[in-house]
Amino acid sequence: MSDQPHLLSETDGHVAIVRLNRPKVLNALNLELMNDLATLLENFDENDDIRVILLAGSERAWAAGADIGDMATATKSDMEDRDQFAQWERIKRIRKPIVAAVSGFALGGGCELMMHCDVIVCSENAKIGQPEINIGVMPGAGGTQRLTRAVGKAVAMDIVLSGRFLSAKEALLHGLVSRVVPTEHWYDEAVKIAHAIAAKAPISLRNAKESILNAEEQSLSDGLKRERQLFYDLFDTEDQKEGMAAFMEKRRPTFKGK
Ligand code: CO8
Repeated sequence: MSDQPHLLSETDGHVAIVRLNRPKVLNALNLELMNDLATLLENFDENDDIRVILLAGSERAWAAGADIGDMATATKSDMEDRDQFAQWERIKRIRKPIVAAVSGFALGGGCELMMHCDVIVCSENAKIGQPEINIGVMPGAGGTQRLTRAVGKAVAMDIVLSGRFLSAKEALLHGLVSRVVPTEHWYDEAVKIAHAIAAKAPISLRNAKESILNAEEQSLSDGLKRERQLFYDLFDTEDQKEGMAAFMEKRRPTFKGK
């Protein structure tokens, strides 16, 4: 484990595990934590031994939002000067898959952080929402944009304007999370899923992630053009030769990330 108190990290084979660790405030995301989180994720993104990053909270809380104490007395210009969204942009640029292990509260900035992840494994006890409306603000780290792309306008309006929490079941129904798992196994299941993904070809993972994220930003025809290029690029990799040869020879492939 690292010595950063608000973040714990370790590696487990090709999987890097990062845990949010501010239990007294339900993992509220303060400025220092977000800066350190971005740095840690970038380091794992650069590390050739790591193929997947697992980001987890605790069973009680993934993260209950941005730290309200950081913002309570801030003025508009204080908020602009902090440029805190620069850290979120850094997280958006991580190229390796990020698996989120979400249990308990995923609220406000916590829900927005969850939406920065790629595969979202969600415990049955999760309570997910954008309750900023209850404290006189609105989502600011992508909550009106990514949520709307994930669940559609009518459901996004309901979540953001009412501030209500979704259950895990509702979140799955609306396509906001990838899988729901029993609360008693939330962490182990997420670790299993992270390892299963880490067994795939790393460059395929990276290209596929880029291409899926493009669907949020680009037109269909631009997205298709880029997808085709990323697909062709994989035929220059050893892992494509290995994957297809293994299929023909009826054996399991061994991928090297080359
Ligand atoms: N910030 C700071 N402290 C918090 C936060 C938070 N977001 N959430 C909980 N805490 C603290 C509580 O103050 C409490 O501290 P203490 O024990 O010292 O009183 C402790 O965590 C435990 O919380 P509760 O006693 O309230 O626990 P409950 O089980 O009764 O309730 C809830 C849990 C429902 C999660 C409740 O704590 C709550 O409503 N929290 C606030 C949720 C919220 O409004 N989140 C949105 C915050 S604003 C935001 O995220 C804007 C994002 C903008 C972009 C990101 C920029 C960085």
